[in-house]
Amino acid sequence: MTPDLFAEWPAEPTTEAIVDGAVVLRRYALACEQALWAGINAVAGEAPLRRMQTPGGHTMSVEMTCAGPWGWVTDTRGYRYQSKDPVSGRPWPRMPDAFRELAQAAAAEAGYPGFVPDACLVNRYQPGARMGLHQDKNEVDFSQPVVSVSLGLPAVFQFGGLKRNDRPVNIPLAHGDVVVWGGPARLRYHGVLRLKPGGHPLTGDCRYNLTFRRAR
Ligand code: MD3
Ligand code: FE
Repeated sequence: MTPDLFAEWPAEPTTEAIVDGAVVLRRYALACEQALWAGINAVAGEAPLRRMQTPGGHTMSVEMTCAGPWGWVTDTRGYRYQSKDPVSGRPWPRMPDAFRELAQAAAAEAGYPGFVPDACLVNRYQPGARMGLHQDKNEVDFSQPVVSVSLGLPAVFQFGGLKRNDRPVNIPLAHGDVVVWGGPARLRYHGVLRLKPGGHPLTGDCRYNLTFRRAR
């Protein structure tokens, strides 16, 4: 990590195990919120946020774009990672340094030193947007964690079990919260409840979530 950029970080951030394998670093991303916001706008300027189609033919309510060598996409042909933005036909924008440094530092804090994400999915939730319960399993190595960063309006995150029908627990995620999902948490079902309207000084009327993955 860049010492100057992250100089204001507390030496020992507080970590809290929310469920087995998942560690939440509350407000961990606050110190670099401006760099993250600049990164989001740079990425979305090059590869605009869009609502993708599910294989079942529905349009997702969450708007998405990607950064880094691999981007996650869905369309009527299925879910997958690909190196090019299907809208432009060009490679995804590069992953901003502040993104990678934050994800790496958070993963190390949670016990995953050497995490090098090759995919960052940028999700934007406007009021009413939600994400149904799903597993993230398009990546090749499930021993690699996923790091998620919440910015803007708060949301209720649902964390289920390894089976879709396992009753989920609700976890509030607020601006700046970073969660590292590894080990036994990695393949659990999860989702986000419908976003309530509101306003936030950094992001306006929406919530952003960055998820960092090792796709390949
Ligand atoms: C647990 N995003 O993009 S972040 C997703 O808030 C996704 O936008 C949600 O689920 C969001 O796939 C949730 C928390 C999260 C992300 C990935 C996970 C939790 C996870 C992967 C495995 C286990
Ligand atoms: Fe997910």
